[in-house]
Amino acid sequence: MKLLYQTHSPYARKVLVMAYEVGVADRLEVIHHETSPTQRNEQVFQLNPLGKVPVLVRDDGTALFDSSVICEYLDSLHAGPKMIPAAPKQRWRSLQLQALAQGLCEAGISVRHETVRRPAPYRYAAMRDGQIEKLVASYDFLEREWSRGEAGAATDVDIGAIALATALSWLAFRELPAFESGRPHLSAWYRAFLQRPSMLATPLEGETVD
Ligand SMILES: N[C@@H](CCC(=O)N[C@@H](CS)C(=O)NCC(=O)O)C(=O)O
Repeated sequence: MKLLYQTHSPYARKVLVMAYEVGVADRLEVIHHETSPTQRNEQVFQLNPLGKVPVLVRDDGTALFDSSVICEYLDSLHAGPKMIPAAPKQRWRSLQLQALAQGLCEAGISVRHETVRRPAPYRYAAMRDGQIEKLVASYDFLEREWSRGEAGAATDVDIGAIALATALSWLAFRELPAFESGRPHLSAWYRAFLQRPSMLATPLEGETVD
C-alpha cells in the first residue's frame, strides 16, 4: 500500500503512528507530498478531490481518505487488540477524543493562517483569537479529564490517544499556544506517550509551502 504522507502533517502522522501501533507499518510505502490550498498538488487531487493528505492507496489501487477513515481501515487489517474499541463506553470515549484532536489541528492550522501563512494584510486578529480560545478550552478540558482519571494509563493506546498525542506534538512543533504549563496530568501523559516507538519513528519536520 502507498501512503501519501507529509512529514509536518499531524493528520498524516496520526495514520503512520496507528500503522506502527497495529504492526502494519512495514506494508506501507510512505511518500511525502506538499499540499496547500494555494499550491495545487495534482497527484493528490487525482486521489482526493479535497487535495489533502493523508491518502492511502490500497493494493487494488483504490484510495482512502481522510485520516480517520484510513485509521479505521488499518485497524481492520490486524488480529490484535483494536485501536477503535468495540465496547460502547471505550468506543465513544475514544472516538470523541479523536474528534477533539481533529478539532485541535483544525484550530491550530487556522491560527497559523492568521499569524504566519496569509500575507500580512489579509490576517484577521479576531479569527486568530477565537481559534486560540478553542485551543485553550480544549487543553483545560483534557486536563480535567486526565485529572479525574478518565483517561487511560499512559501506556493505554487507542485511536483517541494516538490522535491526541499526534495533535499535541504538532501544536508544540508549530509553537502554538502551550498546553503543558499548569496542566500536570495532561503533560505527564503526553511526555510518556512521546516515548512510544511509534512516536519516535515518526518525527515531525519541514515547513508548509503556500
Ligand atoms: N480531515 C483531514 C484533514 C487533512 C488535512 O487538512 N491535511 C493537510 C495537511 S496537514 C492538507 O493536506 N492540507 C492541504 C489543503 O488544505 O489544501 C484528515 O483528517 O485527514
